[in-house]
Amino acid sequence: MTTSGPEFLKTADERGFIHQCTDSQALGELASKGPIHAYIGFDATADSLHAGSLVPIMLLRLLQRCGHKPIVLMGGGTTKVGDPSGKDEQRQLLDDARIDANIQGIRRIFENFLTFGDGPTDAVMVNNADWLDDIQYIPFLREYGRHFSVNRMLGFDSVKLRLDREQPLSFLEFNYMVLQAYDFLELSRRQNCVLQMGGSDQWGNIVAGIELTHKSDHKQLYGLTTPLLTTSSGAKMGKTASGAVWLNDERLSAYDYWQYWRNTEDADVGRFLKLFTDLPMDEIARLEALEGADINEAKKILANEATRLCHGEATAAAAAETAAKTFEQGVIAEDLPTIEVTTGDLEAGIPAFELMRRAGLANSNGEARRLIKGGGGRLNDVAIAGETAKVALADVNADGVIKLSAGKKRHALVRPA
Ligand code: 485
Repeated sequence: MTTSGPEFLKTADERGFIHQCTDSQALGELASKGPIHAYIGFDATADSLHAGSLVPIMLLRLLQRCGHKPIVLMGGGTTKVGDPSGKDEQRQLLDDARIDANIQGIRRIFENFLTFGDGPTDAVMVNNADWLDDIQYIPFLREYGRHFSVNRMLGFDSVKLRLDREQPLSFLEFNYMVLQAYDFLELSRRQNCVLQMGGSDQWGNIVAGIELTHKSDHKQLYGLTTPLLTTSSGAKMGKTASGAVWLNDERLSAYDYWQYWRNTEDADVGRFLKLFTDLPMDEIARLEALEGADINEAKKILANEATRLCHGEATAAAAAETAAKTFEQGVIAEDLPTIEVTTGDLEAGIPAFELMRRAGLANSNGEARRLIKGGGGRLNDVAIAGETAKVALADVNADGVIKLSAGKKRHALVRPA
C-alpha cells in the first residue's frame, strides 16, 4: 500500500471502519506529522479470538500499513475483573493459569495480521497485568480515584444499562472502567500512545482514559471506535448456527473458516471485502458490481484473501482447492474435517445423528436428528433415510472413508481406525 501518515483516517473511513472519533480533525493533523502509537485492548476470556474481533484487528493492520505503530494490549489484569460493557451479567471469572494460557493462544493470531519487532512502526504486545497487578489500593484511590466522578460514571452505558434494567452490577465490575482508563494513561506514559481504538461498546472506557490523562498529565489523547457488525440478515458477525467463527485453527479448521467467508450473503460482499481484505478500493468496486452467479467469484476471492490473512498463503490455497474438488468435481478431498471411529463401533453400527454430532456437523444429537428429518443429512452424498438410520462398516467408500454432509455445503469425513 502506498498510503502513509495522513491517509490512515481517510482510508479507515472509506473502508467502513469508523463509528465514532473523539476529534478526527486534530487526530488527522497529528497523524500527518509522523507515526502515531495506537492501541486496542483484548481481554483473555478464551484461548482464541473470533471473527467478531476481526474489525479491530484489521484496523490495527491498516494503521500499520499506513505507517503508524500498533500496540496490542492483552488484558491479563482486566480479565480478572470483567468488562460489564455490552454484557447483561458478570463474566465468568478465570484464574491466573487459565488467563495465561488464553493469552498464549491469542498471541499467535496477531502474528499473522501484524509485523512485530523493534522498528518505529513495528507492532508491540503488552500485558496490563504488568502494572495493574501491583496497584496499591489507597495510593491508587488518592492519586487517580479523585479524578473520577461517580455521577458521570453512572451515565456511561456499561453502568447505566444495568441500572436501568435493574440487573446487578458488582462493585468489582464498576471498577473496570477505572482500570481501562488507567491503562490508557499508563500507555501514554510508557509508549507515547495517543490513540485508543475498540468496538463501539468501548466508547465510555476510552473516553474515561482520555479524561483521566487530561486531568492527571495534561496530555491530549484520542479515541476511535469501530461499528459493531451484523450481517445483512441481522446475524451477529462471527456467529453461525454451529458456533463462533474462531480465528485459531485448533478451534475451527482453515477449511471451515474459508467456507464461512464463501457463504457470505450477496449484500455483504462489498462491505466485507473493504473490511476484511487488503484489496484496493477500485478492485473491490469491480467485484462488488458482479451480479448473479458471478458474485460467487467475488465470494471466493473474499474467502481466499480472508483465509490467507488469518492462516497463511499455503493453507488458504489448500482450503480453496479442497472446496473446488468437493463442490465442483464431487471428489472427496483429504482436507475436510475428519474424525476417527473404531472399526468395532462401526461393525456394531452407530446412529447417523450421533456421528453427525461427533463430526461437528451439528451441536447436539437433537439438532442432527432434525437435520436428517428435514432431508439435510447426507451419507456419501445420498440423503440419510431416517432419524434412526445407522452407519456401518459397509458404508466405508472406495476412498476408505465415510463422507457425512449437513446440507449442500458442510462436509466431514469419518475414518475407521
Ligand atoms: O486497556 C484495555 C484493557 C482491556 C480492554 C481494552 C483496553 C478490553 C475491553 N474492555 C473489552 O472487553 N473488549 C472486548 C473483548 O476483549 O472481548 C472486545 C470489545 C469489542 C472490541 C474487541 O474487544 O467488546 O468492541 O473492542 C477488540
